[in-house]
Amino acid sequence: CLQPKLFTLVLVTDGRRVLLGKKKRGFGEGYFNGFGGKVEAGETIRDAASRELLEEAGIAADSLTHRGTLTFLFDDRPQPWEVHVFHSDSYTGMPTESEEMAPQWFDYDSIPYQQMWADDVFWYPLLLKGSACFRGTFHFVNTHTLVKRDLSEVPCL
Ligand code: 6U4
Ligand code: NA
Ligand code: NA
Repeated sequence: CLQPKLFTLVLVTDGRRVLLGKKKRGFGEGYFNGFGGKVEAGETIRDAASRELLEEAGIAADSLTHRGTLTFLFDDRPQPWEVHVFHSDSYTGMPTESEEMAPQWFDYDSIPYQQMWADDVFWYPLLLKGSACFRGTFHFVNTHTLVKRDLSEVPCL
């Protein structure tokens, strides 16, 4: 079985709102999501998370906390994806649109789950409610349809 491909995903909050970006190109185009991407050779997962946040939203996280590990299995892609989810409740700079993402703030009770990946409605509440860490596995068919899920809280790393 293939080694998973590593990705990062960063959610920035300000106490009542979460910063998401509408993805302008590539995988997940049209969806709102946190900021992140592929982990490159020679960088740590955490460094990749900081780099992608800066590239895609124009801001630097003051402190990134690792909160979750999500595995995505696809019937139409051979390789599983392992997405490392980080949270930051403070940042430096001004959220700025990039080639890839258009940043926008959402109140916790107005998160646009209908325009997001189908797994997000299940794990965002765990991230936003406090300090719990979580692990999940989600099976997709035809890239976008969620057919099976498993999610649990786990001790933080
Ligand atoms: P390029 O275009 O090569 O620079 P890169 O930014 O490295 O791409 P990208 O944007 O394709 O990578 O990475 C996918 C992003 O989508 C990562 O942040 C992980 C995230 N992601 C993938 N599946 C997801 C899912 N089911 N739910 C979710 N985020 C997901 O919330
Ligand atoms: Na990306
Ligand atoms: Na990117």
